[in-house]
Amino acid sequence: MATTLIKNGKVISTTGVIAQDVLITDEVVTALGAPGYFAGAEQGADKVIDAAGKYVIPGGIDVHTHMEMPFGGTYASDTFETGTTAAAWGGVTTIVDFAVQNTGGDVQEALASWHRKADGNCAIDYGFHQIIGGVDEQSLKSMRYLVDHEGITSFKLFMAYPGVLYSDDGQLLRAMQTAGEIGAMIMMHAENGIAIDVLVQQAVARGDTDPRFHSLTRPSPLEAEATHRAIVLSHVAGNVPLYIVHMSAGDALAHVAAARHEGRNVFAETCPQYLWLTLEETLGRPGFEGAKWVCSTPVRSKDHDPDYIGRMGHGHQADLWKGLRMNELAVVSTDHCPFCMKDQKEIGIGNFAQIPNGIGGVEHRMELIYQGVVAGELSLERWVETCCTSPARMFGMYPKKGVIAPGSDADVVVWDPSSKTTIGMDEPGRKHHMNMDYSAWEGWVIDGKVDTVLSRGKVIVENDAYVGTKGHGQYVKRGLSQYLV
Ligand code: DUC
Ligand code: ZN
Ligand code: ZN
Repeated sequence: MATTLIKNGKVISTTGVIAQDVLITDEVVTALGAPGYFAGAEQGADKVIDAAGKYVIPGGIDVHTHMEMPFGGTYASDTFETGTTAAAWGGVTTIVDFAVQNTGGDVQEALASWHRKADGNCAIDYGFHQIIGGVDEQSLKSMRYLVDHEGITSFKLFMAYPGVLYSDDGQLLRAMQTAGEIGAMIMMHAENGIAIDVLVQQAVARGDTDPRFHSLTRPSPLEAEATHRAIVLSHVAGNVPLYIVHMSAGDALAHVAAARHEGRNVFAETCPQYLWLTLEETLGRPGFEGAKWVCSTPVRSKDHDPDYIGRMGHGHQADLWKGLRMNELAVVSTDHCPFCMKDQKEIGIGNFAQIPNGIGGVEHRMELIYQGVVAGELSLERWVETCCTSPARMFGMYPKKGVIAPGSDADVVVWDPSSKTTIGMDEPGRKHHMNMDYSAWEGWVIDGKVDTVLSRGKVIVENDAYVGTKGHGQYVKRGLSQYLV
C-alpha cells in the first residue's frame, strides 16, 4: 500500500478554492483534510508533495483528440504514446479519442483497431468516442452494442466532408433516433459541408489558393446553419442529447444558447484556438505559413464576418468567452489533430483544400485556459469545471474522474501560479512535447505552470521531467452522460 500526501495547497473545485491537504492511497484519493490534519500520517507516507503557494486541481480531461487518425491523405502525427505523454506534460490525465468508422467500414472492427493502437502505449488513461462515418442498419446496431458492451456512449457524426465522413439529414436523424433509444450522446461536426465544397471549388478555380481561403470558404453562417439544423433534428428525434464539437463562431453559439434556454439537451465545446487565435494573425500570414493553423471548424476573423450583423458589436472570441462563463459552452477540448509541416501540411502547397485539417494542442489546453483566468475572462472554478469536471460528467466518467474526492482516481495536478510557461520549440526553454515540427503557439508566454502531475496516484511529471511509463494508462469504460435532467 503506497501513501502520498499533498500538503499546504489550495484545492480548486467547481464550487470554490479551499486550503486542504489531500491523502492518496495507491490509486485513489482517500481523504481531504484541513491543512495539517494528516500530520500524523506524514511520517509513514511514501511521498509528500509540498504544494505551498500552489493550486491542487483534478487532472485535466481532454474529450476531443485524434491520435494516429488517418485524414487528408496522411495520419495525425502523434501516436497514442507520444500524444498521451505530451498530454501528461500539460496536466492532462485522461483523453477521449475518436475511433473512426469510414463509410462502408465495420464499426466494431474500427473500434478494435483503435484499441490495438492505444493498448499498452498510453501514459495516461483514455476512453473512446465512436465516429459513425456511414449510417446504415449495421452501424446503428453497432451503436447499441458499443453502449451495452464497450463503455462507448457517444457517437460523432459529420455534416461536413461530403464523400468522406458526411451524413445527410436522414442519416443524422436515424442515428439520433437510435441514440435516443439507448441514452447515448450525439456529437456533431456542424458545418454545411455541401455548401462549403461549392465555395472551395469556386475559390480554387479563381486562383484563391492561399491558406487563408480555408477560413473564408467556411464562413460562420454555415457553421450556424448546421448547428441550428442539428438542434432541430435532435429535437424532432425526441430531445436527444446533442453536443456540438469545436464551436468557433458567435452566430453558431447563439443557436446553442437559445436551445438551452428552451430546456433542450444541447451542449457545446470550444477549443483554445478559437478563444485566442484570429484568421488575420494565423492563416493570413504570408506564403504557406498559414497552413500551420488549418483546422475545421476554422480559426475565424477578429471581427464577425463582414456581412454578419454582430449581436454584441464585437468578435467571435468575446462571444465564446462569454459562452464559457454562461455555460452555453460546457467544455473546452483541443480537437488535437497534429500534422507536421514537412510532408504533411505541405501536401497543400498551391491548394489550401489539400492541406490536412488539424492543430496539435493537447499539451497546452490547461495553460491556455488558465490564461483566460489571468485575463479576467473566467474564474478559477470555471477553469476547473470546463477543463476537468464537466468533461467527466458530460461523458459518463464522474466521479471516478474530474474531481478530487474520496474514492476518486488520484488524477491530480499541482499548478504553480507564480511561475511562467513559454510555449514553443524554436528556442531553448520553450515547452513542446507533441510530435510536430512546429508549434501553433510558438512564443506564447503563460502566467502559470504545470508543476506535478499524478495519474491514478503515480507521479508522472515532476521537477520539469516526465517520469511516467508507457502502458500505465488504462482504458476507461464510460457510462451515459451525467449532464442530463
Ligand atoms: N477537424 C479537424 O481540424 N481535424 C480533424 C477532424 C476535424 O473535424
Ligand atoms: Zn470535427
Ligand atoms: Zn475532431
